[in-house]
Amino acid sequence: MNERYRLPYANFTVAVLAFFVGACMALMQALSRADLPLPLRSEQIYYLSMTAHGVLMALVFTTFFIMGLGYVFARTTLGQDTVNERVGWISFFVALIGTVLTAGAILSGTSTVLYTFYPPLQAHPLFYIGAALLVVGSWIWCWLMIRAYRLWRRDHAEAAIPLAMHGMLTTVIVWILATVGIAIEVVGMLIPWSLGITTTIDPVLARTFFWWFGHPLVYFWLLPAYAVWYAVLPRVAGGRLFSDPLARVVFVLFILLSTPVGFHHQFADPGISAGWKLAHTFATLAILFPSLLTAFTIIASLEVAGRLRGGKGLFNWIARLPWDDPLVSCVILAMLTFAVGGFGGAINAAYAMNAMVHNTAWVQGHFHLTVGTAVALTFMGTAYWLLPRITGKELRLKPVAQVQPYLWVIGMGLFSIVNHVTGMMGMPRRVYDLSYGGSPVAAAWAEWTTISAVGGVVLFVSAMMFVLVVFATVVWGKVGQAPAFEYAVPLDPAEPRASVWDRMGLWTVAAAALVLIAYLYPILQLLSMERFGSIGWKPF
Ligand code: HAS
Ligand code: CU1
Repeated sequence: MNERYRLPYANFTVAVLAFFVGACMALMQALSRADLPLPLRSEQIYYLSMTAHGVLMALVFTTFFIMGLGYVFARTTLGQDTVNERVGWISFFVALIGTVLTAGAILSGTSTVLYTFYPPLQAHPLFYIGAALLVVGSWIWCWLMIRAYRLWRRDHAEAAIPLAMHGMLTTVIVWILATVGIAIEVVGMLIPWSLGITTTIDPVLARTFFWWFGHPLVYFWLLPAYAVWYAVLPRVAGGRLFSDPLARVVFVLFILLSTPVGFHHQFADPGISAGWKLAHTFATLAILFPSLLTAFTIIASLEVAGRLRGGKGLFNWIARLPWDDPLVSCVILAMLTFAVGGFGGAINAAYAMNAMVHNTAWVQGHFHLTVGTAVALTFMGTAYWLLPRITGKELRLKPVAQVQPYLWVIGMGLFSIVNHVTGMMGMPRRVYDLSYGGSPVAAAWAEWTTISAVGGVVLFVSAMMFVLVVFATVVWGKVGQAPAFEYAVPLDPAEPRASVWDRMGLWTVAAAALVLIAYLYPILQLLSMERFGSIGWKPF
């Protein structure tokens, strides 16, 4: 193991462990969908498991993976000494302690509040304190990333930021702007309420702060994946990045537009005026644009790769792509899935159509295509690419790694498409009782859910294949020469000097102003109405 990668390696280890436990929870939930008489099956266990699955997959796996990737990008593009190792370990342990506290609170059965922890559902104080520590750990990581950039900038006053790091800095900025909302909710509202210092809580206000954080959270997941698509994929595929400036424009658009869109999760909430909901709708439609640009640029880059590898004609280049490379297949399959998930996102965002899908199984279908595949499958591919580079060991069980992404997409197709269908039939999300109290409407979706259960089992098999490859490589991998970290080169030689798209400070200030415009007035409006509080509610 190369000393330099010990810190990212520790972060990746926690990420993979969280993924492993989260996947086991998911299997139980999927089988529950088939209404099988499983041992231990009960409402309480179902919701406990779903809380653990959501928190471990969406919050722990992603955050630790992204922190690890940030260290790798910083060290390999800005210079080895730009990351302060000691502070990195502090960040790691703070986040780890937070994870252990939150996971412990969930597993003790006292905190069955699902990953959105909406009040008045109330968790044990340690659930919230743990979540806060996970965020504090990530803030320390943010500080390290910014510090690394500034150290590099001192010696490279005029240079353009290396693209992988440009994407990572965007992630950091989006995360800082987003977590202000969750910090206000958790520290200002949930912790005092769970400790009994305050007796009631204002659910709509809490949800507003939650979604201030919750939407940009999805781009905190997506942007590191995009950084891999732009800065790594074209290289591994044997091609060039189609356009370097377009990539930078995309990242900057995410800084600006990620946060002022949260009300698209609250179209059905009272107390927020229709005008503000519409304003957030427009901003949401605008944020489809950088993903459409990404679709264009990455497909064009892949075409360059296919043609450089001898592809001719309109489509033959696709067959020439190195489909046997697990990073390449993971990312292309992730992209194909994201095209469907993103289309669904546009439907969610349409103010009127949202009423058809809100709180139905459609929504879980949507986010398993986006975070559950576009992001998670990209991260799995990235792990296959990273492991030999940071451990110096050859990837073991390569054929398993080659098949695993296809199984993931088949499983996800069965699972998520069915969720979209049953959602349209009116099946609510987060239901344990499939008969829905004997409702005749529920009879229509009963058979469909069995298909989604089969999808869940296929996904579980694929997840275990991923964990197996990682485990086998780490334990039995043959030590050899670690391949170098090489990043994509643009088709047109990149402009070596920094451009306006590298002015991170400027874009952060502009984005902060947009966040204030989007939230200050509606929050003041909420506060000026007569407020009612709710006491805490624990279903189990
Ligand atoms: Fe979403 C709900 C709107 C993207 C995650 N979303 C959720 C929830 C999650 C989530 C977790 O407006 C549930 C929250 C909860 O528990 O309540 N979402 C959007 C929109 C987008 C979007 C407009 N979502 C994401 C991403 C996520 C994510 C990314 C995670 C990573 N979402 C919503 C809305 C709701 C919502 C409402 C609330 C619903 C409700 O009522 O509760 C956009 O960012 C999507 C843009 C994407 C595209 C696709 C571009 C395509 C690309 C690939 C092309 C490549 C190809 C491959 C075809 C426009 C980049 C070619 C291959 C070759 C070989 C050549
Ligand atoms: Cu959203």
